[in-house]
Amino acid sequence: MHGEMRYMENNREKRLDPAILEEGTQTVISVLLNYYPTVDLEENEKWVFSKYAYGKDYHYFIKDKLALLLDFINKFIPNTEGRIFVDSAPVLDRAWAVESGLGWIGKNGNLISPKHGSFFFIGEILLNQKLHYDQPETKNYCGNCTKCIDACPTQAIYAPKCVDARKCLSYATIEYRGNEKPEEINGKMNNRIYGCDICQDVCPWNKKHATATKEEYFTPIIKEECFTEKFWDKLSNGAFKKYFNSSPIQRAGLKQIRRNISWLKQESKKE
Ligand code: B12
Ligand code: SF4
Ligand code: SF4
Repeated sequence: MHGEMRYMENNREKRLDPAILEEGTQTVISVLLNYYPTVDLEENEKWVFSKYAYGKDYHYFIKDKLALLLDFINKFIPNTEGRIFVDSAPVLDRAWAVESGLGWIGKNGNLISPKHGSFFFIGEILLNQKLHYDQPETKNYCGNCTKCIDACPTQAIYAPKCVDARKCLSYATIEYRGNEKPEEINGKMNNRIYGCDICQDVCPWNKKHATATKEEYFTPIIKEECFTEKFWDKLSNGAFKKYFNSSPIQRAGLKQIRRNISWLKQESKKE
C-alpha cells in the first residue's frame, strides 16, 4: 500500500533489526519533539498546510539536538559511538517509540503520547553500548473511539493502525509525483495543499494535550501571501528555493505545489 514510495520495499531486514542497519547497535534511544504550532494557519484561509510544515525543516534541528545528547553520553561513557536518525533511514520510528514507553500507536497510525498527543517528530540514536533500561507500560488508550477513522475524508484508515498510503492525502500531496489526480482523492481533498492532519486534529488526545511548541525554529515561514494563487503563479524556481530554503515544503517542490493547487481548483469548480 506504499504507492510509488519504492524505498519502502527495500531493506526489510534492516528495518526489523537496527543491528543490521548499524553494526554493533545495542541500544535504541528514542526521542520526541513537539511541533504543535503557536498559530492556527487554518483559520480564515482557503488552503490548509500540514502543521509540521509551517516552520523550518525538522530533520537538521533534531539531528543537532541528538548530537548534543550523544556528546553528553560520551562524557559519562567514553568511546560511545552512535548513529543519529530522524525520519531518514529504514527505522520503524513509531515502533521504537512504543518500546521506549513514549506512547502507543493510535488507530490513525500515529504515535500518541498520553502526555502530549501526537503532534511531534520522532528521532533515534543507535548506540554501541548497552544502557540500563526499564520495562515501561505501553498501554493503548484509544478504547472504543473511532473519530480518526470516521473523519478521514478518503477512508485511507482501512483498519485500526493501518493506513493505505495510496488513499492518504499526505501521500498524494507530498510524495506522489504524477500529474494525474488519483481517483482515490478526487473530490475529497478538503482544501489540503500540503500534507494532512485531519486524523490528528480530531483526536481527543490532541484536543486535550497538544500545547504550542517552545521551539522558535518552528515559527511559521508560511505567510498570508502563500494562500493566494497569484503568489504561486509568480514564484520562480529560484525564488521558491530561497523562500522555502529551510522548509519541509521543498520536498514537494514548486511544480508539485502548483499541481496540488490545480487539483484543488478542480474540486471547487465541482461544488
Ligand atoms: C512512509 C511514511 C509515511 C507514508 C505512509 C504512512 C504509514 N502509515 O506508514 C505517508 C506518506 C502516508 C505518511 C503520512 C504521514 N506521516 Co509519515 N512517515 C513515513 C515513514 C517515512 C515510514 C513509516 C513506515 O515505516 N511505514 C511502514 C509500515 C510497515 O508501517 P505500519 O504499517 O504503520 O507499521 C507499524 C506496524 O507494523 C507496527 N507494529 C506492530 N507490531 C510490530 C512488531 C514489530 C517487531 C515492529 C517492528 C512493528 C510492529 O509498528 C509499525 C510502525 O508503526 C515514517 C518515518 C519512519 N522512519 O518511521 C514517517 C512518520 C511515520 N510520519 C510521520 C508524520 C508526522 C506523518 C503525517 C502526520 C504527515 C502529515 N501531516 O501529512 C502523515 C500521517 C498519516 C497517517 N495517518 O499515518 C511521523 C509520525 C509521528 C508520530 N507522532 O507518530 C513519522 C514517524 C516521521 C517522524 N520521524 O517524525 N507517512
Ligand atoms: S492524513 Fe488525512 S488522508 Fe491520511 S489517513 Fe489521516 S485523515 Fe486520512
Ligand atoms: S481519534 Fe480516537 S481512535 Fe483515533 S487515534 Fe485518537 S483516540 Fe485513537
